[in-house]
Amino acid sequence: MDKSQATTLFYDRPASAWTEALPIGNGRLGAMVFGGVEKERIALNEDTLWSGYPRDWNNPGAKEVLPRVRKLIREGRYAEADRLGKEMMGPYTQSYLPFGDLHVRFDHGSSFRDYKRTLDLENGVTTVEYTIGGVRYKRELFASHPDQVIVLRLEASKPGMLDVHVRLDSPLRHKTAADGGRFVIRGIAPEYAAPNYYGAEKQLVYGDPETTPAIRFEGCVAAHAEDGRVEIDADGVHVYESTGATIVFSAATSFNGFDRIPGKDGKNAGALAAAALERAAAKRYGELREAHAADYRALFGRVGLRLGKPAAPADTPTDKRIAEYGASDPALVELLFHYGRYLMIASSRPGTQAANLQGIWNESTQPPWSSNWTLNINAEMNYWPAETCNLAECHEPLLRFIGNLAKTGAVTAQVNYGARGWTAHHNSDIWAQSAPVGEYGDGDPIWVLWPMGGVWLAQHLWEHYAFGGDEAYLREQAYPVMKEAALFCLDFPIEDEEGRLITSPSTSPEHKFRTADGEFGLSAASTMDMSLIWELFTNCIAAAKQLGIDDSFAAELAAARGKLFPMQIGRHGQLQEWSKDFDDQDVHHRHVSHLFGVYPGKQLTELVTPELFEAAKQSLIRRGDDGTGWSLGWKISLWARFRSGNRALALVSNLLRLVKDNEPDNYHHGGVYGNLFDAHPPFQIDGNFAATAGIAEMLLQSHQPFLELLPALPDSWPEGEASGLRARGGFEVKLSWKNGRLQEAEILSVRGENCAVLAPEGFAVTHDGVPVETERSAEGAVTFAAAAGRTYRLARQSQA
Ligand code: FUC
Repeated sequence: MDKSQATTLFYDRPASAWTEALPIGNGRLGAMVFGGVEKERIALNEDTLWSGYPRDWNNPGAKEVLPRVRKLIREGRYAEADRLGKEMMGPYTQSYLPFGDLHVRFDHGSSFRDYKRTLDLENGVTTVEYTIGGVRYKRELFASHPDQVIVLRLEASKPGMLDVHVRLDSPLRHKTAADGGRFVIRGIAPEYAAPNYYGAEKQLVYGDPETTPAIRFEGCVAAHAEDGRVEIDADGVHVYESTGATIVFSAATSFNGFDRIPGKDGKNAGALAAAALERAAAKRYGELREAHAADYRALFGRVGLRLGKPAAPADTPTDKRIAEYGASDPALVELLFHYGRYLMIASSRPGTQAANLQGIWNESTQPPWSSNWTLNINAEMNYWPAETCNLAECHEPLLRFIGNLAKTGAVTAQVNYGARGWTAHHNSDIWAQSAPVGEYGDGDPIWVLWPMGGVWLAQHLWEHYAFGGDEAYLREQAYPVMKEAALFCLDFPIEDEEGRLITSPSTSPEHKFRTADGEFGLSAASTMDMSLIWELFTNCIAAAKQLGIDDSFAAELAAARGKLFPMQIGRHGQLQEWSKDFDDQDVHHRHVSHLFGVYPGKQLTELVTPELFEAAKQSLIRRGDDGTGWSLGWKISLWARFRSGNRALALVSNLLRLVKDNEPDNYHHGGVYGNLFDAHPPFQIDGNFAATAGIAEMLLQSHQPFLELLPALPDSWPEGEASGLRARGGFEVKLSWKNGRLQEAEILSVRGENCAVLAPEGFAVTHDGVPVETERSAEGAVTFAAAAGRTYRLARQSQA
């Protein structure tokens, strides 16, 4: 097959909108490359460029209101509870901001032909090429992690044909200047940026440039021309009559930690940006390119996937492939899968900020939902593929962020609820805002009053351990934060009349229930709350056992877990979303929070909870197969857990609907843009990551006490291969299938833990051709003692 169709985005014209431009990133610096011919726009981002600074967002009044809200809920006075709940709110979060643009003007005229623009996922490089007159012009761009710069290489096929002007601009307050051998942009971020959905009179508030506590930023660009001239003046960088040129961009901000005021204790953005530029500019282009490729490929090259023959001719532009073939082209599904891995490597590296709602790519000073971290699904979803798709180190920014939130959230737990431990709510930002948002009453409790953000996030701390097995990490970093999250879940819930533990107020995020009196948000013991707490307690108990500590605390958690309000099956045979069998506000609502226990949780399985598992499936059927981009992405994994490959692929197919740049925001019908970015719409990156995670989940699962190979293979992928996928317990799996059935699997044991795998009848395990002794577990899994560093082959006995 033509591998490039599975790993290259390709277009035959420049981007006409931001959602057609191609993203590059090194975790911290990001850019969207438009590929214009006469005028190239490279829209820039730096992942610490946010509005605001650390503030007190807690609301002591919340604690006073809490018992009254609880009483109203107990009495079924939901309208009043929703109204009073508004008094528990705090300020909105701050916003992730665009850095600006690198504009490149080419003085070569505009009549071009043979245009081509690509994003090569194998190498993490985007290219543009075209012919003007008799000259072929080529551009190559990448964001280098080792050198911490964005590099633009320009070449002309005939000597001296490059005449180029480069300048920097920003929608934020800034100044530009020539500074030695560089052209520099210096700016400040606003002290406040209002969410785009909040009708603030003054939407951006800047402080005094000298004294503002807000973030300062600086970017700089330099050029090297092989055989031409470079001049730098107040207008920018000029390259004259060269055949090749290398342009390097560097940027930094004064951000110095979630709890430090940048205007007081900030880093020196100018010195940081200049140092990186100087180091990179001293290197040859080939050197920069090689260092980047080696670093990038070490991550991207870990996983392989082959699902079938490409359906579209090799020269079909990617947007046309989406529109005309969608998921019926297995190579496009492979591309979607790999794109999620690419975007993770490009937006989340050790030491950077966690990928936000738009990863690191944001064009607007008032981006959708502040381009922040939405904790009731979106931020977690971003990291669903991190462990399964072998990018565990890219998980680090989120894990570190959780640690920050545990600090700010401990104050919120105490001030707002009088509880131990820590809590986070539905939104957060670079300052680790942990309180309910909503501008003290502007918001709606249905999304604001959800103190479960920390509980969900804590699952990531455990999963990182479950896959990687680093016990020191579990002891020192993960468990202490998990434990504090669990303490909040011992204090915040209350007992109902029958002594069962309930959360109150409680929501099923963003989805209201309906009674004869109307639609309401707040009630008690939503199914999601209960399963989030179940998951956290279960993971804490396992962690304490693994570490050999905290026996009595684990026993306390087990006792509390046993008292959690039980899940129920409603009158439609569905898993009830609320503790009462309320009607849905919207039966097709995008959130499927009550199915957390199926995915990404593990509480509900066919083996352990067959009736509830079946009811959960009914709930998903009732929700339907449409939704926002991220909602479609979630449902891929859910159908994979329900072992329906065809239905999972139907969801992939719905996600591969081409959305035009100007389509209005939509809460029911998503897809992808021309550049394969997930479309809510608007653009949100979570659906990309969910798609990648979902496709992996179709091929390999490990949330039960065994590995399951090809749990949800659709009929239209009869033959294929996947490699480098990770399973809990420290395994790396390669598998191949034919006629829709497992052909063979290779399981690499990284840690030497016992391996249990559901294997088809007649399959045997060998190592280096020698049979391995196996046993059958109670669940029917083949189990064997695996040694660290060894690869085991699972194949038909006759072939073993
Ligand atoms: C939640 C979702 C919306 C959107 C926003 C960022 O509020 O309900 O659909 O994804 O987060």
